[in-house]
Amino acid sequence: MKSLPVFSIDLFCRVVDNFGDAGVCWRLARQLAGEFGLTVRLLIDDIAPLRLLVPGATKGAIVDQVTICHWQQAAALQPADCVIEAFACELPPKYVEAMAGKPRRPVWINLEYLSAEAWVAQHHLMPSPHPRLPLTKYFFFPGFVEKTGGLIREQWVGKEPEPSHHAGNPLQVFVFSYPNRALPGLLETWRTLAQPPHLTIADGPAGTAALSWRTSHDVARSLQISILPFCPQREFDALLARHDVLFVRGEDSFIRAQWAAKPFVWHIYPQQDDAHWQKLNAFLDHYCTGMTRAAAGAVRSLWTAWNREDGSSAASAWHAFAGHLPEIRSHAGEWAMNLRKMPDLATNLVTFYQKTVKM
Ligand code: TRH
Repeated sequence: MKSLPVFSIDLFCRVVDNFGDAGVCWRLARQLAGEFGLTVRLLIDDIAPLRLLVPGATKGAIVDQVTICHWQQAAALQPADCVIEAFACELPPKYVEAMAGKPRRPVWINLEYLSAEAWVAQHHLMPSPHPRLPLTKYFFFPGFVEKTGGLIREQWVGKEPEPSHHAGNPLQVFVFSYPNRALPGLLETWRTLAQPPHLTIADGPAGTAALSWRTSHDVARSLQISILPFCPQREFDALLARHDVLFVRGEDSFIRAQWAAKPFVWHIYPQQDDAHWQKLNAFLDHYCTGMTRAAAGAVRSLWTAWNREDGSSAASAWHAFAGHLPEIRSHAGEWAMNLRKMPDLATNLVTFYQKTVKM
């Protein structure tokens, strides 16, 4: 536990869809309370998705030293010393008025979505004065480089023994994705391999698609597929560590795959105006630095085919990806090691708070 004067944090989370809003906010709240000893309330507008991540999560419960509140309770609360508005979720107006009424105005942080795009570093910690009230909101951008807010990383990350893949054993592949039309093409390819991988598919769209594919193909013998029910978030990293190749999505599992230091494929959260392609390629530009051209090409081809949902391209890209696995695996280890040299996001938040209140 880091020793510092205790201050209180209210972390606001609005669930847009899926699990990542709750997933990121819960992980951050848990770390700020557990590792920094801060008084943390998570105010969330839909507790149901949180309950999947955190069994026992109910309104008023204290889990892992985090007090879980429903969004509607905010208006009656005395604002905390530090207010984190996750993903520009727009705080309840009465709560903002109460913030302005505090003798010592809270430090107000807007925690943005993660992106590897270059502009992020220039916008990190930009102030935005409230149009009417004596309050300033600061934009806090997570990121992969020093001049950003960094990534959520608990103290134990990187301290686990690295379970390595034993050559000759079937490759253990984990899949957690959005609905993806490329999946049947990959399943078909995996089925025809001399040594097919063992697949663990997280229950959800990919799991359903894999099951329907399996019923229409007599693959019981050649392709082992297990569909995994949703596990509590605290078990998710151990789940990733048990696999050799990780198909992940969104934001939190995307980061966890990097801490797992495994070869991985990212299904980015699709956005209307195709803005996600810029984010995907910005990350790949970072991530592939230091790889041989051939290995980088194999990673880019598989990621692109997977995000295009193009089954035949994904099938051929898989062969190249698998052919470069030893290099991709050692690169994943170096990537994680270099990322761990940066201060983590919670530390950067606390440091920013201390500087802003001149602690
Ligand atoms: O569920 P997601 O697609 O969430 C997305 C992203 O966060 C995206 O950035 C956001 O814009 C969108 O929501 C609204 O993917 P993500 O971010 O990986 O969150 C999933 C969470 O669920 C993560 O914390 C890992 C956790 N998880 C478990 O705890 N157990 C499980 O069994 C599985 C499959 C996931």
